[in-house]
Amino acid sequence: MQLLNGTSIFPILMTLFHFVATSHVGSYKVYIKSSSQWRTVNYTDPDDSDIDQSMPGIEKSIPPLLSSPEECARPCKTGDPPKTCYYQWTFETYHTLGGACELCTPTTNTSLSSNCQCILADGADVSGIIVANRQFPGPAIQVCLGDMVIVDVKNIVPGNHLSIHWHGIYQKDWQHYDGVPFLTQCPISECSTFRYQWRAQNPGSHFWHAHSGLHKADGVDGPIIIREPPEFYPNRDLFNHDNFDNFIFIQDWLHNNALDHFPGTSINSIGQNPDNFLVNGRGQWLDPSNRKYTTTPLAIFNVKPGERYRFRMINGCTLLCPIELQIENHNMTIIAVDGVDVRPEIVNTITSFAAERVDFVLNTYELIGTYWIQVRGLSDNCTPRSVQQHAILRYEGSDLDEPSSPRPQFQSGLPRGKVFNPVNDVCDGTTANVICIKDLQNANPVNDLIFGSQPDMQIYLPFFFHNYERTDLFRPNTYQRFVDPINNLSVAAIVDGISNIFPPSPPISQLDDIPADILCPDPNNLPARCDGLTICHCAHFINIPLNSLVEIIVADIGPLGISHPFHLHGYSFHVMSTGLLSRVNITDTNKSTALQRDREEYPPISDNPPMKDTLAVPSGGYTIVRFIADNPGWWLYHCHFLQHLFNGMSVVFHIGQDSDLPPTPKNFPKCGNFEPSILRTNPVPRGEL
Ligand SMILES: [Cu+2]
Repeated sequence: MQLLNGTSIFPILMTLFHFVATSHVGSYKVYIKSSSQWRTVNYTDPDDSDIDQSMPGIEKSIPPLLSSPEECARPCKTGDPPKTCYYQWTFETYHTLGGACELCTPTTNTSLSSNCQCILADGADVSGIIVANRQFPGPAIQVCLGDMVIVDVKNIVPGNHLSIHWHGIYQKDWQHYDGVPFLTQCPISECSTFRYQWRAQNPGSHFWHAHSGLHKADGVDGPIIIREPPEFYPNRDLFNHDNFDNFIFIQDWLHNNALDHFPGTSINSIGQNPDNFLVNGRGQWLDPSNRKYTTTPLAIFNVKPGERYRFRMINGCTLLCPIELQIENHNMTIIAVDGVDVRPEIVNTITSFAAERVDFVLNTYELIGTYWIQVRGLSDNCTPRSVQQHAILRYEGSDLDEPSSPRPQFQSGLPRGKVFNPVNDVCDGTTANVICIKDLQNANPVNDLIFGSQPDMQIYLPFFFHNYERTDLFRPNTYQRFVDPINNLSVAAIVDGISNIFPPSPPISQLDDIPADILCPDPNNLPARCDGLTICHCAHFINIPLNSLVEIIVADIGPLGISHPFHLHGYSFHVMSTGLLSRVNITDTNKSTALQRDREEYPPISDNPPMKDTLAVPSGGYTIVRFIADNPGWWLYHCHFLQHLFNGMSVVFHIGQDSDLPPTPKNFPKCGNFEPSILRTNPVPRGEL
């Protein structure tokens, strides 16, 4: 294993946050990448005398010591104290092209806050979207490593509960704020406010999104960017700009509501396909009826010539299409994936699946001009319909608003060149000009424990879709969960023999309130209520001892089709391999030798595997990942396609014991079944008790 830099950054971090005491002394944990270990950092709160209390866009007065979103989006400097960053978001149903658009037109990339309440999107008139603070995408969280993040989420969406997940944030010591309804909290009911608070413990490009219902597909998401002082970046010499608006937040966009797609109709199903993509909430739409584009503004990235810019691409999609990104006449140097630094790789195309993030450097060494950025949807779900979007890269000094070259078409678009993360390709050397995630080199040394010959715990998760017989699904007095992905097909997702459901109460705070027949920790010992059923819908909780080395093998054992991106909460895992089951046949009985046989079939390029929190399983293939289970909690592991998540394609890793977790916060909301004894008379009037 090669060491890029053998120096521990812990002493530097101690220096970073060790400054003259002014008031309160505290501590928090950060993840030290160079040792793959958690460390406690002691700090003292800053004197609050220099904090600006006039914070635009904030309704309520803010207690002292809180910093506004604008104050927190700052260059991170060694020696600066952490801030406590306060955000107040009101979620409501909203629509595009509304009355606000007669007052103002959004003029900059959506970022920290906006004074303009107009949402244009791609020019289509869409009602029923859900937004925070009338921004789309939602407000960005941009902070420095070590900051506290406080977000008050106020839900005024009629008839809907909400919860917000902070994708990529480890939440060690803050497990009650991971935002998974019925796992780490009760969802936020209408008219309520829930205060999320967590420490920015791991740097990188992340994002937040709804984990409740289908709300994410209706617009509930936004960027999270956690920066470090520049000297901590292993690839710091490659870029000299890390601007607050240089994120490329890509969403798939529906011209109707997500519920129109779920569970779908038996005939004429509109499936799980987007109508369009948006870049930073912007885009145009090619109306197939008249072959004309809408005239809404495209996202524009302004740069100066001769510079090196860090860009942060965040795939905020929810539906089935992977996307590819190209920039006309420019290559991209990948420097981080899912927030973790990798050794640089120069590519021409970045492919990504729902929830993946890729940081890259763009050198503005071309002729002063204006260039196209193209975002294309891939797979059978987007390619036949040519779903794509454009954005613009404009050099300072260019007098062109739009590039002079023709707009790249879907079929004859920008050249692909070298492709990063190709769909369903396992990079065995037979395809030229590709680089897979498993081939990336971690920029930091990897903890040797990861390479242990036998993991402490191996979890084999074969998955497929069960196709219901009509007579089974519509058996009288049964109500099995299903989705109709295409015409005349009703399915349930099965992972290791179980279609996962969520209990009525979150186990993190109300484990004793969960009915026993909901749970199924062992697929070979299912609850009695599943006797005689074709499939069992139950809460698939897998117990993992704290600090064990865990190896997960996820295997797509269904018919060939799409590639599913699996996301792990609370962790990044090491990508040990991806492969095809037709080449390495992994089963429950031979799984213990899976990695060894994989290595024989696919000799590894990387001896320093990258870390990710979201990884796509090739169709008909598998992924092998490892992590050290040092973060106790109830962590969801699931396909990030929204409909698959709600169709059971998930499991829960219960790591450690309740005694390893912080106490449940005071007045933490409760939820669950209300099933008292059945009354045989009217309730006794209070006065007669
Ligand atoms: Cu899936």
